Amino acid sequence: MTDNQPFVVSRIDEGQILLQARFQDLGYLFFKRYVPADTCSGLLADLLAQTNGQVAFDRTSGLPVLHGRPFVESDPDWDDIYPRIQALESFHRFFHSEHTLELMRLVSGTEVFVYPMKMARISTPGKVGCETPPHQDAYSHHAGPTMAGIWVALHDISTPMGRVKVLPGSHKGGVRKVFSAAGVGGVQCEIYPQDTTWHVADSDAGDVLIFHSATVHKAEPNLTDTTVRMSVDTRFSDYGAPVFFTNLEPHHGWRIAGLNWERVYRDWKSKDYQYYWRDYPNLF
Ligand SMILES: O=C(O)CCC(=O)C(=O)O
Repeated sequence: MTDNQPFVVSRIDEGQILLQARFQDLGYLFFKRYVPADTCSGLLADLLAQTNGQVAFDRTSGLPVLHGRPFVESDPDWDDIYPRIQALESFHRFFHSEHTLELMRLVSGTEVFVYPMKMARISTPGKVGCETPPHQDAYSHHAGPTMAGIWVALHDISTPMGRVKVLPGSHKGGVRKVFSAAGVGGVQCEIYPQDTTWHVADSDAGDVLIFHSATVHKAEPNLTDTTVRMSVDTRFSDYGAPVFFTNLEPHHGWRIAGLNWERVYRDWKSKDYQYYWRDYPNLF
C-alpha cells in the first residue's frame, strides 16, 4: 500500500547547517515560491508560444490547457514542439540566475556547476500510464553523490495534474537495479516492499524541489480533463565533480535530428550561456 505524506517544507532562513542536514536525511528539500511568480509566468508564456496552439494559457484558471491531441515525451507532436522549446534562450538562462544559483550553493556548500542539459516537462491529460516511472538520476545521468536535481513548478499544480513525488531517505540505499518500464525515460528502478511512504505536495508557481542524485522519484499521472502540467528542471553538482558527457547535449539531442547546440543557439541575443561548460575541468 502507498502512503502519501506532505513534503517537508524548507525555508532559506533556517540556515545552511539545518538545510544540509535535512537534505542528507530526507534526500530532498522543498521550498515554497522560491522563484518569483513573474519569472515563472514569463517562461511559461515562452514555452506555450512554441506549441502551435496545442497547449494554451487559460486566463480564467491561470493554467495551461490542452487544445489539440494529448502527447507525451517522444511522441511526434512532442518531437515537433520540443526543439523550439529547447531553442529558447529564456529557458536555458532560467537556471543560471544569481537567485537560483544561491539556492544550489546553499545546498552544496560550495560553488556549483549547472548541467548544460535543461529539461521542460509537458504532462498532458489523456496519457495515463506514460508518466515518469520511479527512477534515480544517479543512474540516468551517470552522476555521483554531489549531483542533485532542481525542479521548478511554472504554475500552480494540484493533485489531479500529476505531481512529482519522492521516496524520502531512498538515497541512503545507493543506486538500485533498473528494468524497462512504460513511461517517460523507459526505465524504472527497483521498489522494495518497505517503500510505502512517499512525500508529495501540491505546488504554487515558483516552488522548487531539490533532490539528491540517488533519491527515488517519479511523476503521478495527469488525471484532469484538459489541464496540462508544465515544469522545468536541470541538474547541478559541486563544481569540479565528474560530469558524464551525455549531460552536455540538449535534452533529446540524441534522438531528434538537428537538435544540437548550433540549432539551439541560432537566435540567441547573448553568448553568455553558450558552451559555458567547455572549460569545465572534469568531463568524462
Ligand atoms: O516533472 C516530471 O514529470 C518528471 C521529473 C523527473 O522525474 C526528473 O526531473 O527526473
